[in-house]
Amino acid sequence: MFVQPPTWPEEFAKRYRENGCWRGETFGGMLRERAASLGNKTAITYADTHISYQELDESVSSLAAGFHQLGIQKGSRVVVQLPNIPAFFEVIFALFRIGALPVFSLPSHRSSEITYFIEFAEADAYVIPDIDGGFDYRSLARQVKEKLPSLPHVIVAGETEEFLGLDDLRKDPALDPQIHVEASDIAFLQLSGGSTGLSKLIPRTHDDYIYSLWKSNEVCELTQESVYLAALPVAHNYPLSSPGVLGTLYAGGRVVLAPGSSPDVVFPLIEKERATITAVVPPIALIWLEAAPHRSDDLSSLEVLQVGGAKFSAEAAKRVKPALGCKLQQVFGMAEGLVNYTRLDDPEHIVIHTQGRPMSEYDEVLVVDDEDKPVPHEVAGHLLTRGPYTIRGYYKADEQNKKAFTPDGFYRTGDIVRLTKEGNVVVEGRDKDQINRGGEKVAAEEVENHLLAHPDIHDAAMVSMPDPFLGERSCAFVIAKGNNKPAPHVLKSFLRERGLAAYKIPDRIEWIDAFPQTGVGKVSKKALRELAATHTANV
Ligand code: AMP
Ligand code: DBH
Repeated sequence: MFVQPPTWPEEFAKRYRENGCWRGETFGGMLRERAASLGNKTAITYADTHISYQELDESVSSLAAGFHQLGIQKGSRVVVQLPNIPAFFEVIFALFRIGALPVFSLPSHRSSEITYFIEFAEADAYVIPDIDGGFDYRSLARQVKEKLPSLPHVIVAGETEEFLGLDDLRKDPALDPQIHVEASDIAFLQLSGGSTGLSKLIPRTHDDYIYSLWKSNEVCELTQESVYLAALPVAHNYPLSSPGVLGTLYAGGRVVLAPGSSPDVVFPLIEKERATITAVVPPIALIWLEAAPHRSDDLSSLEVLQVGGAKFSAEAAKRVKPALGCKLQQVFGMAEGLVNYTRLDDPEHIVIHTQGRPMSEYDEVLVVDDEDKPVPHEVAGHLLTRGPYTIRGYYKADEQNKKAFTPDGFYRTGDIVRLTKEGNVVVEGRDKDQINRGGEKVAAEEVENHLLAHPDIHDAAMVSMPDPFLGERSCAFVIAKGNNKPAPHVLKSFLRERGLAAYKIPDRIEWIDAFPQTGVGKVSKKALRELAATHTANV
């Protein structure tokens, strides 16, 4: 059953409509309109395949018919785990069109995450590629089916083996069931980085997400001439929507799907496809900065390199223009909503030293102390926000919502920021129990719970340790039950066997006799972070 999550109070919804933020458009309708007005213009380029808006719209109608005949209904949830391939777009737009909700999982997720998403979202289907990046997703699906035999459908884009093929679902586009979908309906469930245990599911409406797309397009100056190169996994909120691949389609531009983010893959593709904008996380930006002087690819078409997902150091930021010949845009966003951008005409010091400012004039941003009292400019505090594209509550999370949102609907981002005099945001830290591993978010508690399942572990606490490349890596401290203290690599394989995504496996695991404690007797993660940092400095 689809449980309606908390949404905007009517007075806010009315205001956002009257102010023209929410246009009453749906994703299904938007694609149909682009197909009608742009026809043969290329929407998506993937290797040597070019898919026009018209063709995309037709395959979406044909798959909408197929999903519907399979019993996927309005409000059904479908876990979608697809890499940067055209099927990603066909599937999600087909689901949008029949009012079913994609649950966006990442290609790096494994059985632990996937079974949780399917169970928690009560999904009717799970969509995968056959093989990607050398990994066979059908074997993952088998593990998932073993744990969840009642999962109705596994659908494979590619070689199906015993599963259902996406191609088998393609019907005559004329059979598109023409389901009525409201712009105020939830369009999909995006994943939170997670801080208290497992990822929470983020319900985004057509209205609010489409607003975030066209507003991003305004700020990033996307037009029909824009060519967005997708180097990050497109299911992630940042390359999906800031303005990302969906913003590009909204603008009528062209999406180029890259199969990876290394300079060997991306630089020749920028040259070949004349890409104008692309988005990366800081560690990838560092690799590109290192590689550029040694290569001869023509990157002259690239106008903007977006860097976000984790803090980009000012030293690295300074090098973007000289090394790559394009503008840098810093992006500080979250799947829950609020996105900040430096503007393309901002002076250099702002682009280098800040994470930009909210994209919408209707974003409300507060920086507060521990008692929720606003702090002055230039003083660091907790960032709270609400606005026309920031959710008012997670999906099926009544208890957690009481903590994650203030009574008047502000989302507690868990980020520590300061606001400059000009109104730009500088990210200073975090008060959520999360490790940001170069843009990949790891909830400490989730990993700790997996460690606690090991028979030799009495207690576990995971913290970040500084890293020059990723910004942060993870270090888990563990206390033994008895005398048995398996080597770290044994514990890492234990976690891998439990089906945990690779980026969540602690970079380091250390046995410790007892945890340092705070004044009130809680585990002091601050002291553990200091310990991890000293150890890092010593190696
Ligand atoms: P997620 O929960 O996965 O959507 O990640 C959102 C979080 O990523 C934010 O709340 C920040 O903690 C972090 N983040 C995103 N962009 C940046 C950035 N440019 N600088 C620092 N932190 C960032
Ligand atoms: O890290 C993020 O989640 C993120 C970063 C930049 C994001 O969701 C976004 C832009 O929209």
